[in-house]
Amino acid sequence: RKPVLAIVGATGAVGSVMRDVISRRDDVWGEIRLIASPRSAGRRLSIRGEEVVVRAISEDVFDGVDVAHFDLPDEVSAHWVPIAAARGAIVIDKSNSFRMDPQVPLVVPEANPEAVRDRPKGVIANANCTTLALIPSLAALHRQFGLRSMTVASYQAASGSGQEGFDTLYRQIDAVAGNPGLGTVPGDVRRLLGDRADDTFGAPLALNVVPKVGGWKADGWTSEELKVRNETRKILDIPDLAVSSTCVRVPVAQGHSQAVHATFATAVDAEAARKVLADAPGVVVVDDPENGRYPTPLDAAGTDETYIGRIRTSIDFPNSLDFFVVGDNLLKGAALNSAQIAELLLPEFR
Ligand code: 2RA
Repeated sequence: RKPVLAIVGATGAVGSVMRDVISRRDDVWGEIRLIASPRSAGRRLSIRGEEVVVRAISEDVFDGVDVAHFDLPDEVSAHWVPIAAARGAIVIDKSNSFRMDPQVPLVVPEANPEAVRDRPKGVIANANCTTLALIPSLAALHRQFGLRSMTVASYQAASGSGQEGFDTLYRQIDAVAGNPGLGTVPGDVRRLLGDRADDTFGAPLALNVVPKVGGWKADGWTSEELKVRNETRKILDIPDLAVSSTCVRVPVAQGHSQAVHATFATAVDAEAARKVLADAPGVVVVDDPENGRYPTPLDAAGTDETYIGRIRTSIDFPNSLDFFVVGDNLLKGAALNSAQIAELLLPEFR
């Protein structure tokens, strides 16, 4: 039988990409329920070329659901995920509420697909978008060379903050356009944007970069920086992996990038890394510096793969590589990874 699928949070930025992803992948699902807050109930949204009426989230709406994709704020997921699981659905949750729970597998199909089977709570977590852009490349390199440590600097798109992120970036770009010389004197962009200068990102994003993604945590780290560290350790099963990361928002609409310095247990060089990465699932090597070819978020946006380039043998650090990765934060970074996890469950319904 074809399993029943639910998309919870169907009306958000990721929910909309989720509907597109399911619509263009193999049609393996039976009924698909679109679920959102009571505010959005009754809207008609399209999936698989059909209009479906959005249902309000409730306990009963999960009856008969086999697999449920959740994309809700952390605290809302924390409440509803156990309810859906208790009603019998296998939940694939994109929030931060369950990722580090030892009884919840954190799955990236290119790295640890077998982990979907061990889910005592009936819940599987989907990693954060920044981690997800990195893992397909990193997992392949780790399998071959044994990852020991990494330092990461991220360049994260506005849509990491959902629809509000898109809206704020485009509004700010509109406001600053046609003002030559703007962004050259302290405070000039803030004055132009007025009361709304710090909306969404904590500082203007147009003509700027903002070294703060997520909320503040102990000792000056942000939640995003800790996610990169903790999630990578869990997915790759390297509990003592040494990680240092700095997460930065940049005026890009869609596509998270990262500059990575990684150290391995065994000797590695750029050529050997390129060979391994050429066969890595979900990875495209774009690394032809002589012809000016390297990954950028504008080229990655709207595509399923993750991209790696600028691969260099570190000059001063043994067993180390430097490289640049890019992935669409709404596709591999959210909806696509979740859809791939769901497809790993299909044999259970045969
Ligand atoms: C961001 N990673 O880019 C976050 C969203 N989950 O803001």
